[in-house]
Amino acid sequence: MDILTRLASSLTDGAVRLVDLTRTLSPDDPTIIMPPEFGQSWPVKIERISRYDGNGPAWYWNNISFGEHTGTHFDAPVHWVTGRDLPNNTVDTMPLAPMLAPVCVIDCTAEAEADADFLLTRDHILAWEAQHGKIPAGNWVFMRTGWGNKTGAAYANLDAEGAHTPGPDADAIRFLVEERDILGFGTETIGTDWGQGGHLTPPFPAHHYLHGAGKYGLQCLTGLEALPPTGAMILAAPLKILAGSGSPLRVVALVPGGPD
Ligand code: 23J
Ligand code: MN
Repeated sequence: MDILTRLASSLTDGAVRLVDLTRTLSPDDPTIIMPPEFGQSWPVKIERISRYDGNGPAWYWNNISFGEHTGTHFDAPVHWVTGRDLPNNTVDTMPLAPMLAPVCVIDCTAEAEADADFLLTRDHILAWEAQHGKIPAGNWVFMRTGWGNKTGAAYANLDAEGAHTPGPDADAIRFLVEERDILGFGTETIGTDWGQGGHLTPPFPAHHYLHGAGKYGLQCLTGLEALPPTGAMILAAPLKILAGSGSPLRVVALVPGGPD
């Protein structure tokens, strides 16, 4: 059978399931807060134009505004200074291939539950590989932490020092980029970096190494518990914003299901 006909029937008969990995884009979700000397992202705002009323008797629609890095969103290489001179580094010029690609999922739920400041290390990744095989080049790698099931203050988890959320250390992300040639790195937290990542060397190592090597980021993912460690694919196509550094998007996983 033709390959896409097979895919279509697999989607119909449940051999492949679609799973939503997206948080609802809402004013209720926290927006990243930068130190006061820096510019700030707009929060998500949704303002009604009409809803079958005097402003539009037969139609409902809204105006929306938000920063590029709000909600479940995509980071393009141009987002970081290390990726500023790379070709096709913006969401409108990037290749299509990263938008539909396989994903490896590293489960750090227990570690993140025990310690909000959990740091994913090269050793954790090597232990995952001992169980599931070497991470193939061109894969997304998702760090599953359970963070996507949190909301409000618990999700941002801020104190006087800033955010306390799990993330990769510099060596781990460098390993994934340089020795595994991943396509990108995804997290359930507000950024691809550790909450206290500004204090690492280099600061924000995930942003630094990923984008400097032309790799991509996804953050504020949810529902990663539905994904197997290997064998799933994700569809993640950012908005085609002119010279955009990133964008909110719908992230959908294709998960091999079959009769269970
Ligand atoms: C701007 C500056 C620093 C960071 C970020 C944005 C993000 O986390 C982001 O959404 O890419 S760390
Ligand atoms: Mn971002």
